[in-house]
Amino acid sequence: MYFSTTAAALLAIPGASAQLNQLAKAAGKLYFGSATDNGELTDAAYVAILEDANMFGQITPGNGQKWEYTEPSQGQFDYTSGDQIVDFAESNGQIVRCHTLAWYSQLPSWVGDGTWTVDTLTSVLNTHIANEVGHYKGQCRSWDVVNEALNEDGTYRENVFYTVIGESYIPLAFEATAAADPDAKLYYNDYNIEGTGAKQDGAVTIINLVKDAGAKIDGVGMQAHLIVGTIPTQSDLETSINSYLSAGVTEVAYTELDIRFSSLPPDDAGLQQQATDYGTVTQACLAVDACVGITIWDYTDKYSWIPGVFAGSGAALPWDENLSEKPAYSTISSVLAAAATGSASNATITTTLVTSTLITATSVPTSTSGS
Ligand code: 9MR
Repeated sequence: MYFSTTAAALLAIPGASAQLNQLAKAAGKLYFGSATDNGELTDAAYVAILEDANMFGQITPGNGQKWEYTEPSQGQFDYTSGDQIVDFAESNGQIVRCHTLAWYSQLPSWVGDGTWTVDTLTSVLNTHIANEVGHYKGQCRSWDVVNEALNEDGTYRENVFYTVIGESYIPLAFEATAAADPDAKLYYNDYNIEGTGAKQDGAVTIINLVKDAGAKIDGVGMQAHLIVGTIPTQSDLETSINSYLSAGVTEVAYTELDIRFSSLPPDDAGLQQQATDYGTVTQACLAVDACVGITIWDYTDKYSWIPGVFAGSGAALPWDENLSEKPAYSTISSVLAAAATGSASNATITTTLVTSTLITATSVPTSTSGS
């Protein structure tokens, strides 16, 4: 981490409140970002925080660029939802991570339930990618080209692409994306690949598969849908990142970070543990230069996907349902601020550090209420 005059100037102003993207950039990262979704953009209070590029320097469309919306029937392309998010980000000067192309889920039934040969499904995949990536050419800093292709044991998931085409659908998707937008960074993106183990090994295998086929792969996206108190150690997080870099990608990112409670509501100790866990992930990204940034999977519990999928779980994000900052926000902020001034880039995160850094470095949010 390098010393940043921007951070120093901000932190020298009494009462000045540096925000997450400012701090991330001052700490040498490209961005701190958030996912969002179309329905949320009518919520003025929500938008007021999301559109602030000092807070979020990067946006991911949570749904709008997925196949079910962009090619709901064969050859009928519709970019209305995706465009709304991309245009929003561009108008605010925010980087866009585009998401996602070859994925088994949110795939229209004409693809998932179609009758295909290798040639016809290859053509469908190539056509979809050429059209969508071509539509967004120049607007996506990166594309999540292939999403969630692995089972938990590191073997390939039996989706329609794998069943019909075989593993070569993966390099094929990367080749098609590179052809349509040569400047976009091309990512493999998955969950449960943040720590070490069989699935992380599977992600390394995918990097090798793509490279051996002569195709370009730039990055690995670690979604990081985590559970409070059970996250990998900082050491394991870094080991995993370094395994991807050793296999030949040039960057990694935390692409969908949220850290949920398995039972609700959280108590104060739980919120502190969540803060510590957010700090650990932030610290891992700071520790490796090739980690370009962190994206949280929306910023407020108000719009988190978790309760709808994991009944009884939630409160996973750094802002609560009332858009108030939780302890997790304070810890992310203080860890980034410490790295920006070069004073604690490899320190273990403790609540002591959080409190002391906050008081001197950033404004202290008084609200620590969870949902
Ligand atoms: O946040 C998305 C949610 O609104 C959708 O209902 C869901 C459907 O699968 O997808 C969510 O986003 C997913 C992302 O695209 C890929 N990784 C897992 C995310 C959470 O399910």
